[in-house]
Amino acid sequence: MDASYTPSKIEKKWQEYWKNNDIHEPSEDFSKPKKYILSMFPYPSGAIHMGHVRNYCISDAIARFYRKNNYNVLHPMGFDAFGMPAENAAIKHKTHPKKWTYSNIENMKKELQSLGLSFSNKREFATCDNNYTRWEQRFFIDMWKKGLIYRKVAYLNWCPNDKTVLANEQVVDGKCWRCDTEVIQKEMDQYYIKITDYAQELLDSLDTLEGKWPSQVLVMQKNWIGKSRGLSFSFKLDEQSKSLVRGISEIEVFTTRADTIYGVTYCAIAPEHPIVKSLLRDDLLQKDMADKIIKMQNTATKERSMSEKEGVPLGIFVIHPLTQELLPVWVANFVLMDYGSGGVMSVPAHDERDFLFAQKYNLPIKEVIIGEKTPSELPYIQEGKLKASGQFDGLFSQEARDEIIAYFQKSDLGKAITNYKLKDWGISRQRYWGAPIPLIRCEKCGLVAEKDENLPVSLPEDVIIDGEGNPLDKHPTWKYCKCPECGGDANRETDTMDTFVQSSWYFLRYTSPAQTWDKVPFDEASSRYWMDVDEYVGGIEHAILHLLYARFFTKALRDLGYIDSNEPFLNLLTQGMVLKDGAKMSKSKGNVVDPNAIIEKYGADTARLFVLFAAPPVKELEWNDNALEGAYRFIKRLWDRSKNISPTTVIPKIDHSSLNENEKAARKKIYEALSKSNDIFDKKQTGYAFNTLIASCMEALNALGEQDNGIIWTEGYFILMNILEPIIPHICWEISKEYFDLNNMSEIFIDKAALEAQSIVIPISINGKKRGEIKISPNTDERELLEACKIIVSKWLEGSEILKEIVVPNKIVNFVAKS
Ligand code: ANZ
Ligand code: ZN
Repeated sequence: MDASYTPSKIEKKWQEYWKNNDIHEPSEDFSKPKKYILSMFPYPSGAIHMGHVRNYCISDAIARFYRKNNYNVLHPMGFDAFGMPAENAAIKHKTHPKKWTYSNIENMKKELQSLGLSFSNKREFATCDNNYTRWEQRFFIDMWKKGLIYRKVAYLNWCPNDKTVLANEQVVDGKCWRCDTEVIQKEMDQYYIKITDYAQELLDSLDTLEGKWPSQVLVMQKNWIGKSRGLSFSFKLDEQSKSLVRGISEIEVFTTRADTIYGVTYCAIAPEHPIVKSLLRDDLLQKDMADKIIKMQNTATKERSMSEKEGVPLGIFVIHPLTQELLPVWVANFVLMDYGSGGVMSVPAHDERDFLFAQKYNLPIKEVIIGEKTPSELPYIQEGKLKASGQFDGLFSQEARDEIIAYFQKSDLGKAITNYKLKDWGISRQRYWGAPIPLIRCEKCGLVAEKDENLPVSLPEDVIIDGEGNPLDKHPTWKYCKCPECGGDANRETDTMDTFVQSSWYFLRYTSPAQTWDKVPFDEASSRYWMDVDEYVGGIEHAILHLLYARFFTKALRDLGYIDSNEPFLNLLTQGMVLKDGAKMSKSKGNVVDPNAIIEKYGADTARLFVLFAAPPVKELEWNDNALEGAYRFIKRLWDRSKNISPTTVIPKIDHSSLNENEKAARKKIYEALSKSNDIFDKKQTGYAFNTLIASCMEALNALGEQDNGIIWTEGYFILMNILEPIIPHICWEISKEYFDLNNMSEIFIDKAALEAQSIVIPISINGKKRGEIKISPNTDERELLEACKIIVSKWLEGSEILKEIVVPNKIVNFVAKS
């Protein structure tokens, strides 16, 4: 070992050693207990950032800990490699998306390796690899055949100039990012995954994650699924309106507040509602009104919800089902076509949006619910007692809802229904750099799945990517093919899949060894053994979509017979953001710290120690140069003091009682650190508080320096190397190799004697007479203390009944007994 600590010398060496000796590859012995530790895989943008470093240092520490404790550990890594940035780079820098992506992957792999992360190299893949696409296309076809994927009209951002579909992030202030043309909403047929079939199960099984996922994430998932129960009914159009709107005679609405039905003063429908389309088609609206509606239609729904409430009266009327009043029909920009039925019964007195809308357009406001305080301030959106509500007057909201719904059902006017906010998942993308949808369009046979033996349908390499249209559609030959059914001329589907599809099952693929790629998507025994993921570590930004889609895919693939897992991620740890100067580290803010520079200057161990020490994993981590320096100094001290160790292959046996005070104190600190390490993993609900473990190790190293017993140094280092290895592996392997038997590293047991602070002696008496004494550590648990005392004075207690037990903490124990 060198006299001075030079991380660049030892870190490379150990990284090579781990890799060349497959130290971190999982074993195929499925009789061993396992831990599947997963961190969210990165998008290969080109370089890793501090967020990645934090994410992977956390999962690595967990993985290394379990490995050391004789678990068979799977800790894989891969790349979420399809997606838009590669295409944008192609447009800007004239590189090929494939070349760009794979060269970024190479670079990031090097960077990850320089951190000494214990990933399984043999399980690695990128989701743009052909063999990954192959199985994804198989799943697509299975789901398509099962009816779990279907086609439906959707509104997409469309640039009329570039003739291309734009992703939301390519629309800047309603304009195309490239050419500044006003973006419109274009109706197009798209592929949808019927995730709504699983809405109830996705909701129900959140219960099994209670206490294992952050409660905040469970709430977000629940709200996103958004179950609500209510009444669905239809307003009939009056005769005159019916004659204007050809073929439509009623408007269906959904309400969760049937109790407010007597307060309805108008009906509002979405700009895309069939009635609106019919009126526009037949030119029955004034030009300015029609223009206003078309403008609403051309605004993406997300933007509509953020802009001011807007409306247009349609000049048609519906009949209130209970009062027979005539109510005007309005188009409103806040009514969504894809929720409920695209129509709302509007109750301005008791709904915020309806109230603002009624005020703006001078519509009547009718109060029908009264709260505790009268008069209530409108809108009064809470529940209360009904008034001006006919036969339902005087009922309270909940009861009124039940009765009104019952009345509607009995009279065949409407029915109770359950709605979910969750929408089917649109997966079509009109882009090149994605997994092709494996369907073929034949004039005779319709949409037909590609034959299994022809999978994967892979991307052509010679494409022109210039931001206009879909490159696959423009390719001169790629889409022309033969129909798998009739053999006639046919066209390939040119849509590719949303990248969220790839990240929905990558964790399943990791379970199977590389040699199975050709035969199966997942090896049965392997996936059964490794699933579920025991600890999933990643950013909170994925709390909704990614996790929901991954949960859905797991259930759908289960139902297709590929796996037998219900929930993919048993435990979830969402790490906090990395901040600098109080703001999230990001390129746009110009406050990024380059991990490579840190590793170069201080070494990977310092970088790892810093990110795990500066904050508990779930909390935000504020960058701090002083703390980084502090981490470096601790590691250097650890190196320098290791010369006090005497080489050994077994843990020295030490009689604690024979030690002097400083030696005892040092040993106590060491064992405290050890029990903290065990605690962190036993009680993982504490969120893997590595920071407190590290603090404890620092104290222990200081305490070791207060004494000069070589045996204590040796034992202390032996233990410290063990508990610090998951955090700062390079230096620990280096020191351990020099002084200890690496194979023996895991066998440490807690020496309870060392943990006792000091012992106190307290008297034990029976009926006030001293009959013995006990030597214990202060503040011993009362029950434990009493049991021990009873044994000590058992001969005095024999044959008598204990009436009372009196404990004066740390002073005396007295039994009141009757013989
Ligand atoms: C009348 C009413 C009165 C409503 C009241 C609320 C309060 P959740 O709970 O999210 O399911 N709604 C129904 N369909 C809609 C659509 N397509 N676009 C926009 N809003 C729609 O919301 C259900 C409520 O949202 C429904 O209950 C309806 O307004 C509105 F004092 O009906 B309510
Ligand atoms: Zn055909």
